[in-house]
Amino acid sequence: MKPGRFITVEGIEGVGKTTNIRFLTSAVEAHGHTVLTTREPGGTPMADRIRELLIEHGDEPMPDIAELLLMFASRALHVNNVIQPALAAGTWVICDRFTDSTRAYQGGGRGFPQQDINRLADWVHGDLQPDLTILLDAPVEMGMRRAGRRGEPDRIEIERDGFFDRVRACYLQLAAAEPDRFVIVDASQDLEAVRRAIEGICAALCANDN
Ligand code: Z5A
Repeated sequence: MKPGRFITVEGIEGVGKTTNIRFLTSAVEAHGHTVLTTREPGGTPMADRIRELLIEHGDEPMPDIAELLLMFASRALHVNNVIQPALAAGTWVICDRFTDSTRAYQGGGRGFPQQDINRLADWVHGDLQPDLTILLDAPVEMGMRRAGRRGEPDRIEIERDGFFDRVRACYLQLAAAEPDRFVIVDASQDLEAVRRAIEGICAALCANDN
């Protein structure tokens, strides 16, 4: 059985990850592949409970180190219980956020050294890396404006003082450092243009896979 491909979609909030994953899923399915779409943090029943802890406004403070380790605890459940079994069964997995989110938010945003994050990543999913990462990139104010239409911000969305600028800058650095894995899509374009870009990326990936 040929293993499935692992595609991740990244970017700051409101850039259109959820919206464009729908286009991407349809495009990959149209090439004849079975697709599992999933997201982080979360993706399994127990990991979804960790997600709630991470994004809700709780009574107890969340130290940055606890946030970092909970991201990886959620990921360990997700990788072992969902992602790896699906890939092994030949299913393509499209994941809304993965370890690049940790590099960007906990690394770029909170200031944890990338080498510490990469050590945890090696430990949790050393042999599993995305085949392709689509970075949807748009100015922070645009993402905020789009996300703001949805209601009350969660615990991470309320960050200020340049947090999301650092997250975006870190994403762009990660993409520059790994040009073979990352494709950057200009998410400030209208939805139709973004969809066409996603379909082009998908066509190239599927052509290479035959
Ligand atoms: N987090 C972390 O810190 N570390 C980690 O390791 C991981 C995550 C894995 C939850 O993520 C939080 O966890 C997140 C990062 C952190 N916190 N923040 N901030 P999430 O993925 O669940 O939350 P999110 O990034 O905030 O997702 P989102 O706000 O749902 O954004 P989105 O999926 O990118 O956007 P969307 O829902 O597809 O689109 C938003 C709106 O814009 C919607 O009305 C669309 O119709 C509209 N839209 C989208 N694209 C366009 C274009 N091109 N034109 C016009 N309108 C558009």
